[in-house]
Amino acid sequence: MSGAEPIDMTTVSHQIVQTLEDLDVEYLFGYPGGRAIELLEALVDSDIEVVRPRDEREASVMAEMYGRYHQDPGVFTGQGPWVGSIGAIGQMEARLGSSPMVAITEASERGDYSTLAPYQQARGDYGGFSLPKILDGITKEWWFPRTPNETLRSLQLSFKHATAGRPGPTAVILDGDAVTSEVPEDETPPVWSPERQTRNWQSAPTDSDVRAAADALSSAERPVIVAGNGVHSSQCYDELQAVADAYDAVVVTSYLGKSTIPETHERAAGVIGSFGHEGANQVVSEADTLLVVGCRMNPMDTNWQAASFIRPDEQTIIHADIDTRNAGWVYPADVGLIGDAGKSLASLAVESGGGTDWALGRAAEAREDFSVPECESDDTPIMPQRAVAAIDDIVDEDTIVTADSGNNRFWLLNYLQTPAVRTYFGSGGVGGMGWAGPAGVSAAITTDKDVVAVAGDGGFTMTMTCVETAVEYGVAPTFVVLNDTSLGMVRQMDDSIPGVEFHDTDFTAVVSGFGADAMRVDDPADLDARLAEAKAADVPTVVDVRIDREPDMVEHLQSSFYAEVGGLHE
Ligand SMILES: Cc1ncc(C[n+]2csc(CCOP(=O)(O)OP(=O)(O)O)c2C)c(N)n1
Ligand SMILES: [Mg+2]
Repeated sequence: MSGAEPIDMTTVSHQIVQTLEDLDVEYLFGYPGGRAIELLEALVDSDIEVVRPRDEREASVMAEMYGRYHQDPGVFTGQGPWVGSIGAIGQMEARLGSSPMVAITEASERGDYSTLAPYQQARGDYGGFSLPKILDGITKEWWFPRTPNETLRSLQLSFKHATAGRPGPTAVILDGDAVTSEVPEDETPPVWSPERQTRNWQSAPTDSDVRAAADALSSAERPVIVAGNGVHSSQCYDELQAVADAYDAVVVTSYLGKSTIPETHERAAGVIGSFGHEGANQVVSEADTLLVVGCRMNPMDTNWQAASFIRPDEQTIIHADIDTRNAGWVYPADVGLIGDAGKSLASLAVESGGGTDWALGRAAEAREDFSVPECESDDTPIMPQRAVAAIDDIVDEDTIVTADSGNNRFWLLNYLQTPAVRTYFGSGGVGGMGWAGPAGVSAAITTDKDVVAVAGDGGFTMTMTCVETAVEYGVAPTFVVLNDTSLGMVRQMDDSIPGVEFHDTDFTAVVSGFGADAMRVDDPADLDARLAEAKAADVPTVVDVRIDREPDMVEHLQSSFYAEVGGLHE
């Protein structure tokens, strides 16, 4: 166990590290415990950087954000009981939000004691609990190998499955003994090289489906493209713009698809959905042909299927998705384009036609929704819209914004107009609070971009230890807390609900203790300068913006379509 002993490269743990290196893994987000300790030990001499945040939840979110941004599996490791509990949060977001991610964990087995009143054990036998069942409920696929070769093969397959088709989280549960045992040579069946075993191939729609879609688009008068998270997955931003140009279409996005097109682009019309942009929603309802790309169309996207929003009986719907089960899932589709979003869009962009000069004017009109008079307000307390307008001012093409859950997310999605693709990522698969901070730290560590992580005071508090991780790893994201001293979104539903109020926490004092810079802003006159200062700082800086808690988010932001159906809790 001591670092002074010679390294035995033939053990499973070292071969796991070798596999990760062969697959060009750059970062491993993890926390020690159980047999994950042996894995971390084997990483001592590796170039793979271990990022060890303050708990497994943060590690899981960091790995998820890595996968979402880079579209290579984010690697997460830790001891089974914690990977299956607090570490489930990032894996759930990866599952619903389609982020490639691999968890390498273990079941805390105790050898011969495993069947005798076990401690921590997660194998699933009597007396312990079942990590396989937990992970079966969350991951896309999981493996529980028993031998050295099974372990290496399972690890390879976990990488293959994480990126095959619709991306998602996978897991390997290491067997206690296998981690330290020798890998036998020349076994049958063999373990192939990681590069070869993890290879995936792209899929593309059939010629006849492409033909039908191109015909529909070129005869459309008001074509609208709904770009979802699948465009981020496929990173087919150029292809998206090419198709929009080819058919003279407007482009709107889903929430997870925000920043799949620069929202300053002449064809961009904003984000659809219950608390999205009214103009974007209107454009979708005015369309005669909709091309939905890489978007599941969840209830928030569809305004809870308000009858006057998307109307499959009147509109032609082309649905491009990597998974045939998802095309035509929520609304019956006229044409399905099954395959990689980039391939589908590229094959459509070969043709052109349609449009009646409706698109550009209509998109320009819709983009006016990125600002409202409150964005300029000098009122104290600071209006939430004003706070977001100030954030918008510090965001440029080289800035990644991460967004949390709650009212803050909806203010942000409306008044932050992303200037470039791949600059906005929000918690929105499962939509957990406490996501933006660790996701922002992950982006700061693994990219050369500036990062602004925006959360409410509730969400920020959940994972604020990530500020310390940023200090430790020498990165300098800006954390903006839109602070209404409450769980604003829930309080505004009903302020008599117990537990929605927070006492006034001094976040500047808390994070100063971590070694970060911090400032509190109460006066709108200070806002722009303070945010600019924070962004320019070379240490992590938390800006605690005290916002007016009165403006009712739903009243201000709900779309007319959502108003029609009333919706449920978000
Ligand atoms: C981990 C988690 N717990 C609970 C929820 C349900 N929820 C969604 S928003 C919200 C309130 C968020 O409060 P805060 O972070 O302060 O943001 P605000 O709404 O005040 O902007 C709650 C409790 C959630 N999405 N995630
Ligand atoms: Mg709040």
